[in-house]
Amino acid sequence: PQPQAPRRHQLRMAVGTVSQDEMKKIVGYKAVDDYVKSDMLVGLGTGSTAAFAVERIGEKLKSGELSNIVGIPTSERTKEQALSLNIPLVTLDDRYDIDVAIDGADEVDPNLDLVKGRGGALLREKLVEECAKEFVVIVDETKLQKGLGVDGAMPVEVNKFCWKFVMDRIKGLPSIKAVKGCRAELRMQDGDKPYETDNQNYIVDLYFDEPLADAKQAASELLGVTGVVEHGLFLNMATVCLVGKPDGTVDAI
Ligand code: ABF
Repeated sequence: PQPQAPRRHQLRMAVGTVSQDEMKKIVGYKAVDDYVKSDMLVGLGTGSTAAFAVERIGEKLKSGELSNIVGIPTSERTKEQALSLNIPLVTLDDRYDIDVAIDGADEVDPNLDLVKGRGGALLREKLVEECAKEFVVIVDETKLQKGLGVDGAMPVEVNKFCWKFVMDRIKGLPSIKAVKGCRAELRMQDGDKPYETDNQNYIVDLYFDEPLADAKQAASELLGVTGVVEHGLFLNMATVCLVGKPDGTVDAI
């Protein structure tokens, strides 16, 4: 399994009547049942919640409830899972007329703006999800936040070359350094080795003690730094967010 930047308040125990894993499964399956129809080109997300959606597509293809589905995976992990389930795949170089993309998120605010990328797949996720006519976000209710950036890492994918310089420039951006408690860390793997994305880049994880005051401004400033490849703020992209609840029901927001 790929390392995932920690969430400060990760919920590990069962809550209410169903566990967090069950909430993820219920919401992943529902997204497929409600939004995926035969003959669609589907963006396949990454992470433990999205994996349930991929599982459901494989199951429905096998049973014949769905046919002629083609998937575009957002990571090498998802590609492997989809191939193991015999889901036909293409890449964005072949086609980008994606009907629907289904993916998880790390934080969702009341406007459906998102933090993504703690699983390390933010660049491919953003490319696929920007191409999709509908982007269905699937989360359990622990991901709902009043503001972005306060419940764990806000990831930024950076070019390996001169990453320290790039990280210092990120820390100095007006919209980043103004946030209380702002700090930046290079994501590591196995203790002492920098984590590498599927695109052979590094990830700088930003942490804050309060939510970003202006996520749109932060997104724009981050992209202005040479060496920043992409950031984990997914603003104004989600069509709908399906939220798994502890009582086993799903809310659509
Ligand atoms: C992907 O997986 C990411 O953008 C996000 O970082 C992560 C969420 O994972 P999980 O569903 O395992 O919490 O969706």
